[in-house]
Amino acid sequence: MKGLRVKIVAAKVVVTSPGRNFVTLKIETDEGVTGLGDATLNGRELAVASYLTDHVVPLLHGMDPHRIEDTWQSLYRGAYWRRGPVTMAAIAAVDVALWDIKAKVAGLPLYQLLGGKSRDRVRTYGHAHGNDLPHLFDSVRARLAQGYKSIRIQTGIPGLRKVYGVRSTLDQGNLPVVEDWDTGAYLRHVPGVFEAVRNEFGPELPLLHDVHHRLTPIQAARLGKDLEPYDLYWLEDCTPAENQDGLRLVRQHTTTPLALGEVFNTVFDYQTLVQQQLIDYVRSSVTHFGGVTALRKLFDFAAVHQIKSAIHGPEDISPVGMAAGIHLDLAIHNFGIQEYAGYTDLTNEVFPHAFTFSDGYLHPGETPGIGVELNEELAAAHPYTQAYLPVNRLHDGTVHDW
Ligand code: GCO
Ligand code: MG
Repeated sequence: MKGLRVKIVAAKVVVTSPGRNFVTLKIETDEGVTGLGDATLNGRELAVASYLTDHVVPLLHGMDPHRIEDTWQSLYRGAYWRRGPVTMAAIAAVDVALWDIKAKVAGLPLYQLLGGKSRDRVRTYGHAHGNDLPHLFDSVRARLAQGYKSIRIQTGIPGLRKVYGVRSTLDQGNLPVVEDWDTGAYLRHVPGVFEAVRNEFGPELPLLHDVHHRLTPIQAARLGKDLEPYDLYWLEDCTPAENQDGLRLVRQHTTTPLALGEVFNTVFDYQTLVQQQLIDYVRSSVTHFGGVTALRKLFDFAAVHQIKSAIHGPEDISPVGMAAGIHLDLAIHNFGIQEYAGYTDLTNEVFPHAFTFSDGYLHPGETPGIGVELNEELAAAHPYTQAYLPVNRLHDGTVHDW
């Protein structure tokens, strides 16, 4: 059958920066079918670009692009050095590019190869932020006007210069920008912000909040408890979760739903959290978790424990990674919600795509494959620019999680 007896004849990495850096892998078969994969790792983009160019692309030539599971296993086990964000982003890029090719050869949008639709469209949440309540309320209203039905609330903290999430785009400097942090000020301030938001917008609007890894388990437990009257949809990354057992302490004290895992890259990072039901949403993206092949397995594992998906979708997941996630969102049963920060016009010109955002919902479109193209000429016009994520320091100078 045409399209099934093919081999990979070309693969290349495109690093572009239409306002922020993206790393894209493009694979081509001897029948001229191409596939794209996202390998963007914010602040460490060139590490993944090199991993792909220097260590993976040489292996791909001559491979059968339809052997997706076998290729995934070969790249994971064959590297000897397993797991980690760089390795898994590189594997993800290959995986998504191969799914893109397979779906194009089948003449189907990717979701059809993942079991078909489990819903008609994909519910999203948007980002609202403000250094004070009037600005925060304006930001919520702006997201509601765009159609979002769920809103993430991030707020300035009195006495702190800059706080995560309180900006329209991630603050990226050529070298890490140092931000300040005060856990006590944060814990004293946030419950009042949610009381004000509930008073302004009512009890029904789903509200989310991202703690961004900044609390100890007992501090997270306190915040979860303090926020219970405001009925959050979730509290995200409430504590660094390399120590998965720490979430047991949080769970003992609060019924506020917990979301975790955007920095996780294999199922082993979640094993205790899922099996012990210590979280309610798994946050990994296709790009950072080894691709569609691996993320689907995580969602199926999570489903056994009634845990739902919540794919990570800030502006530093490229439209390629976003599109692959939306196909998964449409197909799996235990879908929760999809983060969608949207893209600049220039990013959309570099990555023309079939997915649409309307009335707060995404749809992947019906284009065969993942439905994204790469404008290589425009990509080349916007070369990589060195950029790092901020770092946090306490007022005594101690480094703290950002
Ligand atoms: C989120 C995340 C992001 C990360 C960013 C890092 O919930 O969207 O926390 O804002 O900070 O993706 O590159
Ligand atoms: Mg987050």
